[in-house]
Amino acid sequence: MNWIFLALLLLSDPVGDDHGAGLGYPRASIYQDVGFADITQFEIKQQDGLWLLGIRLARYPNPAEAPLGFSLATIAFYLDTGPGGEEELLGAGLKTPAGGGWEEAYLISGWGAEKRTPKGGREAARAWRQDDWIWVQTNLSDKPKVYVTSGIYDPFEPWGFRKVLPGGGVWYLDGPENAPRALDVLAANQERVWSSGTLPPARKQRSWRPLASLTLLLVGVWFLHQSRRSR
Ligand SMILES: [Ca+2]
Repeated sequence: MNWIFLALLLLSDPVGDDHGAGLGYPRASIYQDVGFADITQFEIKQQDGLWLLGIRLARYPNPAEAPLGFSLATIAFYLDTGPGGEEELLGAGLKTPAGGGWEEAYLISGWGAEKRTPKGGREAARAWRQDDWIWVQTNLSDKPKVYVTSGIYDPFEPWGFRKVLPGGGVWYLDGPENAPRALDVLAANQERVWSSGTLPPARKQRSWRPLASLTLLLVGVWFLHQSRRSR
């Protein structure tokens, strides 16, 4: 068994899809910088028996000079570690698929990370920057399912995600008041996430393309063989 393959999961997300359910950015000039909430990669890997979660954003503007080197984005990882759990992704404004509720979440800003529980438990967590990656340490030895979201950081919001209001504002996102506040998520079909409000956990996509190509090739060879025989 290839344990290295099983132990880590590295996923990519398109660049430029950081507009949530069609939200407009706040009008303050700092938010005119592009790509600061744009997820480009996510990785989960095990180190010394515990799982680490990593995320890469397209750009890291840091006008407020936060210690982790970015100050506009907020990142929330919601972890499904067992049966039951909370199905509202508090802050991001999305929900998990039925039965896939989360038991703990990690909220990360440029000023550090906090571990949360659905019932309001909170404790500091260790987060750090390594080149273009932001990492957070969990204390889990079993691999969790992870819901990956980003938004605009607001230190006055209990879950860190900046508010959405119709018409927007200098400090508010523009969209319907009950719209999800997340701007980017990790999902194979993001359109479906924004239209349904449900975010599936991050996972590798099974691709049928190589199999389909092989089938076409074999059919082609067979036809060629048949046509030669019939001459
Ligand atoms: Ca993205």
